[in-house]
Amino acid sequence: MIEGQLKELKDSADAELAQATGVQDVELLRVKYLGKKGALTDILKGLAAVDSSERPRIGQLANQFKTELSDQLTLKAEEFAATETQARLDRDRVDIHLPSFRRHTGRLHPVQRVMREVQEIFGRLGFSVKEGPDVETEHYNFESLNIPSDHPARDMHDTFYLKMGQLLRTHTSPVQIRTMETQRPPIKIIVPGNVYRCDMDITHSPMFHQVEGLYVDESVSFAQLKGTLTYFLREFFGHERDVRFRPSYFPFTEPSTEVDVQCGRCDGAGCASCKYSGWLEILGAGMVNRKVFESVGYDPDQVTGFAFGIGIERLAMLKYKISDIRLLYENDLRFLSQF
Ligand code: FA5
Repeated sequence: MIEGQLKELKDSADAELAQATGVQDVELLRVKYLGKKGALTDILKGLAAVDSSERPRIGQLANQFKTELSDQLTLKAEEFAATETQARLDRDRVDIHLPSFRRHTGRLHPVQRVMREVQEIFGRLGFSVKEGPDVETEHYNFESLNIPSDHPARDMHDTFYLKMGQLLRTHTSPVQIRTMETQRPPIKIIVPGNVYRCDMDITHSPMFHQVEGLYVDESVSFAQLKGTLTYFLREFFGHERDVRFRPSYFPFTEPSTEVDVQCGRCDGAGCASCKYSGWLEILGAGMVNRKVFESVGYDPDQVTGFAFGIGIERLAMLKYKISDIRLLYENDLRFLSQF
């Protein structure tokens, strides 16, 4: 009788296994047929009533049924697991041929790039970096630099005045004074910074950047000034670009000079960017005026020095062939992403 039950159990297990659709179904069948409270256990409860001579054979049949069904279930579960894994892999596959999202990475503004390069070049010559305030007093911006209030040079500066005798500095030169007031020579500094003038056209911006330079020691000469600036210009523009030194005037330097660089857009032929002159002025410079040394308590018979102030936007215009200074401050990504 048990033999018949085992046979029926096998048939029904086979039939149900054929209907299974996944690992979970298979595990339910394992519990149903081979579990502690499963169908096989139920049948084996009747073993006690079987004749003792028959019992070993029936026991063997039951064991065989158990092993065979267990193997079948394991095999089927593995098949389902493999199919499910494959299906998941197919579903989650990354199509490496699909174009990815374009990432916009930031980059340095051309003015910042030039600023860094200028500092790097002067760093090689032993100049260290100093900074000063954007909001200045008339004293530091003008008077201490030998520009009294009735001096015509004040008009050239197109100053933004604030309240209580304060103003937005029109150049980085006040930091020369601030440094000399607190330090004794030798002094060898550059001063990068923002400066402000009420001025705007193709080569003038109301806010722009300068790098001031100051070298003071016992016998600094004009030849050293020229050598320093020539070295800088060659490093920055290369040897091919034409450069010229012109005599000029600044109340705080004597003698004074201005430096022009051949226009990069027209190669000196003349265009709107250089106002048809073929040149763009980039800096003012000169030997520190004795009166400036006196105003900071230095003895002008003991020390000499040179100073310069470079327009950073002008350098960027020349280097990158930018036609209008205002392009640098319009924040147009089509323009900025070229650098
Ligand atoms: C001065 O500002 C002097 N302080 C420079 C100096 C320093 C002379 C030390 C002697 C000793 P100037 O006003 O020329 O000089 O300006 C210097 C440079 O700044 C100019 O050559 C030009 O390149 C740049 N610059 C002047 N005004 C503007 C402006 N509105 N926009 C952009 N760049 C300007």
